Amino acid sequence: MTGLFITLEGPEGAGKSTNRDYLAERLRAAGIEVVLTREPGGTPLAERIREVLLAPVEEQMNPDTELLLVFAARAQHLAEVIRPALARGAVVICDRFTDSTYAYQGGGRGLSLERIATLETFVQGDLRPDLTLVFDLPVEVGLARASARGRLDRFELEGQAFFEAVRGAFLKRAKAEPTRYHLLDAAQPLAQVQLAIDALLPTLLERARG
Ligand code: Z5A
Repeated sequence: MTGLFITLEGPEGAGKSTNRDYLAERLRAAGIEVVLTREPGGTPLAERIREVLLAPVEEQMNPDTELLLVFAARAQHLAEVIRPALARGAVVICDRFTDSTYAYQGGGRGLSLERIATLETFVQGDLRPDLTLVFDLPVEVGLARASARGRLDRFELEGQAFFEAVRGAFLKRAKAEPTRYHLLDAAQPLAQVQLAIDALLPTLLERARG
């Protein structure tokens, strides 16, 4: 038996964490085993790499260093959490995954997409998410939501052009593969976003039950 791998993607403040919890609750209420996790992070060691990635520091992080750290954390996360959960038939809901690498390191930092694809295959083999929900919203709306929380992380300190490139990369990927990606309008009130998630539930339950 193999489980179902769902990832939640989108720019900052899009509501991924809020809706990750909502989706997990709905699936659990239907008796499905759900493993909730996030990237970068998801294991003690990967969370330590996350701290390095997010902490604002004086020394400028080289974009290749950033890319390799993201994939180092992912290798650990896959080995310790994601692959074992999928192998026992659970639904894994992951707040960000490799689409974020294409969006932030590819779109935002301008790194080669071919290089990212090479690392993706090296670390993941042929494992890809079964479904990716992309929470899309205008950059300024997301940043306002993120800023309202207080201290900004190393990524949130970037400028508007960086975030426009990130958003554009998510949208491009979603458009290129409409069977895997499901685009949600995250600028709507939360209740509306959750109605859109509810509409996906029958299909998700069917897929989760094999
Ligand atoms: N990163 C990377 O560069 N490369 C990679 O490969 C990966 C990650 C995997 C950490 O991610 C950083 O890592 C990320 C990219 C980089 N960049 N940053 N920063 P993160 O997921 O921890 O950080 P985040 O995206 O900034 O999380 P976030 O700001 O918490 O966003 P969110 O999870 O999408 O939103 P939320 O916490 O659910 O909601 C934010 C607030 O908005 C909260 O107060 C909610 O109550 C509110 N909210 C949510 N939905 C709504 C609606 N619909 N209306 C009104 N208010 C709402």
